[in-house]
Amino acid sequence: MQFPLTADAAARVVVLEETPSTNDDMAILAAVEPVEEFTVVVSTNQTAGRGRLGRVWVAPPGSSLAASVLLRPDATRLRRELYGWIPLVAGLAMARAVGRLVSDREVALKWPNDVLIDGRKACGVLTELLPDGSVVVGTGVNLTLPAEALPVPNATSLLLMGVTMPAEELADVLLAGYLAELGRVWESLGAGNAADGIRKVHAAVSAVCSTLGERVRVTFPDGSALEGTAHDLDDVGRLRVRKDADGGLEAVAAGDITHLRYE
Ligand code: BT5
Repeated sequence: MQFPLTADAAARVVVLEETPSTNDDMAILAAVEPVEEFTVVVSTNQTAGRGRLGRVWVAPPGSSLAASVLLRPDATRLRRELYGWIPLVAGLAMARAVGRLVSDREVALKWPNDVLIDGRKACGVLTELLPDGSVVVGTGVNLTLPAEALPVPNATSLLLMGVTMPAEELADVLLAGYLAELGRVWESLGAGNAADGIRKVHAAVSAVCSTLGERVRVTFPDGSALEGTAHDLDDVGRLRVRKDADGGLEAVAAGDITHLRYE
């Protein structure tokens, strides 16, 4: 399998014919050797993909992209409390790359980590912090899954949205486009005046985030829940929800969001 466009956009590309999880591969690689920022591990046959909170990412062989990118936040510019922006900028970068392939569709980011096409999940992002302070940004994208292979009813694939490229070529075009976009937003987040960078990223993520303005249910990792209206993102990327219960604003750092109009 060849990834020529990706090779031009990445520091280094490790292509695996089959692997349990590209995020795990990256963590192992980074533990045993120095890994440059924007090194990528990629496979179109990931057999045990992980989602957030112990969930699974299901990717039928040969029809999905699994890619993990290593980022090295500069601690003097991007304080730890700002790391909440990392999955959001990855989602933004992927939404832009996907958007170029399906320009007649609505591509949006569902806070915090899903890329939706016409309201259906085509991509998920899983970011993980490594012991040395670097961050693995994993993305899974449904490329050429037919409807009967979709793992959950609210999913979609690029093929189902009208993209007809073969899976391998599509994986390379998409991953290269994503890396170029990620490079740009990562630069905004880490370079120059940090406050300016955050302002830019805040505006760009907010512009594609279809959660904002929606009636939502937030389910927290402990199982508790609240309902309200998604109001905005705060300075560290948390979703602020105007609660039905008392009209107050609650900043949500980690939780699952249901857009209630899709229920
Ligand atoms: C995610 O988690 O969506 C993050 C997925 C990240 C996968 C990438 S692939 C490369 C890297 N290596 C890994 O091991 N992981 C990363 P979460 O928000 O928790 O969503 C998981 C939920 O999405 C599941 O419980 C299903 O409901 C749904 N789901 C699973 N597979 C899907 C698919 N192919 N398409 C759409 N939805 C899916």
